[in-house]
Amino acid sequence: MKKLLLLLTLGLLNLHADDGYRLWLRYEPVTDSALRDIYRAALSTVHFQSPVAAVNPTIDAATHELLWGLRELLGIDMQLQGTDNAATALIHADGYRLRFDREHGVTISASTDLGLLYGSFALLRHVQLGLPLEGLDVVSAPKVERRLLNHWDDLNRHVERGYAGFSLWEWFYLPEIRTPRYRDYARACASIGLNGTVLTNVNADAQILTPDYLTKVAALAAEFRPYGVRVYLTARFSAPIEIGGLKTADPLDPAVAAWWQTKVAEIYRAIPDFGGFLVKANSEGQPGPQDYKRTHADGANMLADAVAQYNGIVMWRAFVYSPDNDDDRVKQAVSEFGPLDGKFRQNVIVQIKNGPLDFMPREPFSPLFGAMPRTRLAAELQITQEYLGQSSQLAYLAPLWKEVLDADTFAHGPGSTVAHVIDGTLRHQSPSVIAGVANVGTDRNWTGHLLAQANWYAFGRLAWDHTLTSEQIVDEWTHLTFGSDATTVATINKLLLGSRETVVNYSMPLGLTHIMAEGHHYGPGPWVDKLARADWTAVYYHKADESGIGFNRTAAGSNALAQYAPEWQQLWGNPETCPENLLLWFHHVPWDHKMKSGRTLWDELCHRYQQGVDEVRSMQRDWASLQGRIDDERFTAVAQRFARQELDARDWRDACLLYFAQFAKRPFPAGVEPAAHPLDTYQSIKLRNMPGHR
Ligand code: GCW
Repeated sequence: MKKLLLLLTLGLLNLHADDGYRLWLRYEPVTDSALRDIYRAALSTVHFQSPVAAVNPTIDAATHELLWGLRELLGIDMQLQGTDNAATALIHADGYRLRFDREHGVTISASTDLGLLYGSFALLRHVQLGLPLEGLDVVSAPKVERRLLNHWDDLNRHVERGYAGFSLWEWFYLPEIRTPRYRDYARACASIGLNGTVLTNVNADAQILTPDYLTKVAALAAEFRPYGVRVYLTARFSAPIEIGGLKTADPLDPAVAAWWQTKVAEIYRAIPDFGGFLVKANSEGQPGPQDYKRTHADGANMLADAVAQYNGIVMWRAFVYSPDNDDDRVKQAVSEFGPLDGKFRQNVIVQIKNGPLDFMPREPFSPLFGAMPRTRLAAELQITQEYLGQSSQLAYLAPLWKEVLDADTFAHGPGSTVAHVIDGTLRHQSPSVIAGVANVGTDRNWTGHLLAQANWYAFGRLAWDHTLTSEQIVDEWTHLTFGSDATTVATINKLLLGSRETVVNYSMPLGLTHIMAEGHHYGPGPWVDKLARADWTAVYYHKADESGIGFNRTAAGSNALAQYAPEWQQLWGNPETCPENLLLWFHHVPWDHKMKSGRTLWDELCHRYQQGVDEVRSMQRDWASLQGRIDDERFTAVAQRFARQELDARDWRDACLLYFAQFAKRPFPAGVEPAAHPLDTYQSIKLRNMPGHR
């Protein structure tokens, strides 16, 4: 009887195969008949209220989305009624108001066409979440003006640090052949409020700026335009030489500036709403103004002047660390950019990675967010999981991003959080920018790991509104992606919310960073000690020896700590008050140091690695409990990845603990499983043909 009941319940769930292509825009029929009837009655007519009079491609896109979505969800053909209402001009930027009242039904008001599109997606989300219409009245506007994906896509369709197939952009076939996937990409972006995309890798190729390629870029821009997704390109600083025939790319040479101006004019003729340039200069071998003894500001300003008359912007990356500077790598961005504060044009935004090192599973926020109060600053987050298991492991990244966005820089007194630095509210700075390095590719489900779709979703939602919590976002995403079965939703929410900390535990706990093996950023290699640069090795970062482990960044060490506000210096500067999750980032700590758990540091380290493995196993079990509750296709795809993650987690634990034990000279404490192989087995592993790696 019990079994029969279970089968009956499961029969009500939607279990047909799903390959994940539809992302969070599945529009599965509402099955609760009472709710469906209420929705049907209320949504047979939807009102668009806006001063935007004429029908245009964006309004068409909104209309089409609503018609189609409500037909799928409710089986009705919605009627749309437009009313012109200037009062909606009060709704900020591309925001919207979504409200219901008994007399008029649902009204979406906005002062722009894009606002209507965002409002339409919000309505569809509301219905998919099964939320009540009674009392619905929300006003929502983006907190950051330019919400961009950064694609690290090469022109041959290789994606640097991309783990979900090839680049979506079919350069060879453009402009004539345009896959419907372009539209679907733009729809997905718009549905979460993203309004721009940098199409090309920051390790840039000047070819993209040649006339042939610009025609191709224009074709993509045309595909995305109805959805409000503007295109941007990366500018290779040496382009005037490489494709322009000049002898120099010196930003202060008038011929160079003139070349860029002509090039920019050509770009805007082809793409009138072109957004601007993203530049990686004098970083990891990329050309830049310093090649001519000029500063980053000289380089950025020259490009900024070229795009200014078109309202274009230049996003100038601060990810720099010089081969000639042997100061602690994490200090170098502040030393180089700090003195340039106030020297950049109004349309230059200095784009800063969330942490001072490089997208590690955990690092403190970049001190540069607090060091340039007179400069527009953008945050660059990484959606693709370069250092967090790529697309074989689960790491829901909203908690990581929130940690950074909510961190207080104290730059303008308490409350100067990174979020407020970048959204421009502290000093009324515009334009404001947030960027996320994309995790999408040609894989059928877009992101390789199906659950990594949540990271694309979360980035968009946070870019729109950084006050949303990780919990709110995950709950939305899970409902939209897996339906409303309460057990399924609760299980997946829990899996996702804990997953980033799990990766931290089994790979780089307690503030350890950058201990990957040589040649890739996937598996463990704490022994790596000889590479072209010291600050690419693992030993540079963990500094394990017989006395302890960790990087001393206090005044007695590299003093990177001094780049932070006194409040942070006080907290982080003392190993007793420093949060343990950053302990080894700031301190070299003796193996016998007493931790909050009462364990010694060595025992705690062992315990964290083991805990990471245990947590993966528990995620695996939780996922297994969903069999039959979700379709087999998605169930199996994710189950396979959890199996791989369990294996990888054990490798991380065993390799790191065996290696560190050589210095700690202590046994594994009780509860830590013995390693499967001797250390040299792990040291001899050479992973080859890694995706996303040249
Ligand atoms: O994280 C490192 C990556 C490089 C990347 C670089 C950067 C695009 O390993 O692949 O290059 O950062 O952000 O510029």
